[in-house]
Amino acid sequence: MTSKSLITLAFASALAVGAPLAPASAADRTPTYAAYIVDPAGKEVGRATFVGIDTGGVLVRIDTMGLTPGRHGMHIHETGSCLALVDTTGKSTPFGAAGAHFDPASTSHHAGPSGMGHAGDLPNLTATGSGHARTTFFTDRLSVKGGGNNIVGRSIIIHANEDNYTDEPMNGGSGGRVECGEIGPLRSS
Ligand SMILES: [Cu+2]
Repeated sequence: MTSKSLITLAFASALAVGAPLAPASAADRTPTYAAYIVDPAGKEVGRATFVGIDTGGVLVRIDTMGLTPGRHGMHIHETGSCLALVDTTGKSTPFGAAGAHFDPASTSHHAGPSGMGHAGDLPNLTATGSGHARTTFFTDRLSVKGGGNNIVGRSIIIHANEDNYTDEPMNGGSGGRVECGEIGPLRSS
């Protein structure tokens, strides 16, 4: 046996010993839920992933495109649908089927990510000059592991304008809905 084949053999056995441990430790850091973010035409433009933390809360990662440069209000809305809502006069609201801001504590207040309002009020998302936005943050007000604050089956909405984190004007002045993703299982590929 040459020294080269000995090294190859040692490497192969090390892999075999290490292999059973790899899937379990990788799974701990794998996002379990995702929202595939679409524009009003239904084109997929980005993705949010949600990792449930064992001690409570959710780590949220967002990467999306197609926004106007600058800050955009972003919230969890209560219904997991990105369909448009058409009123009796025929007026269509993009992503209107997502409903109101997720407010499990029934506060009826819009107060931003650290205020005493809707649990679904998230930090503003900032887009670059080319319309790309990417951020990661933790929130202890939401869950993907059940309970009253569970956001699985709800939706994430990105709005046209910056959110001032107050009720005046309504919903912090964040305006129309420009991107939406339904929160569900992460796709396998
Ligand atoms: Cu909103």
